[in-house]
Amino acid sequence: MTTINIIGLAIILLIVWWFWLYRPKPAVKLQSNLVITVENGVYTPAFIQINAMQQSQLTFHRKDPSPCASSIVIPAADFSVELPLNKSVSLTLPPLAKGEYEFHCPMKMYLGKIRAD
Ligand SMILES: [Cu+2]
Repeated sequence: MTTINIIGLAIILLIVWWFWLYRPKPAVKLQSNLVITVENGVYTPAFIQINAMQQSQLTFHRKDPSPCASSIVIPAADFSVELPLNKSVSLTLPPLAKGEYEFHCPMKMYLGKIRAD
C-alpha cells in the first residue's frame, strides 16, 4: 500500500515538474568572446543564438580526446569542420535564414542547436 502511495506521489511530482517547473535552457547569444567547449559528451553552451542572414563566427574548444568529438557537422547548412584536440578553432558559418539548426558530432552523441533570428 505504502509503495503504491510513494509511486503515486512520484508520478505527481514528475507531472508538476514537467508542466510547471521544467524550462529548457535559453539560447546564449553569440558574442565574439563566446567559446563553445566540447567535453564529456556535451557542448557548452549547446544552444546558441545568432543573427539571421549574416555570417557568424563560432569558436569551439575541444577538450574531449575521443575521436567521436573530433569533428562537427551542421547538416542543414551543409557544413562540417575538424576540431583539433585542446585548441580553439573559429569557424565561419554562412548566412543562415531564420530558423533552428542542429549541430552535432558525426555520430550524433554531442548535440547542439543554433537559432538564427
Ligand atoms: Cu560522436
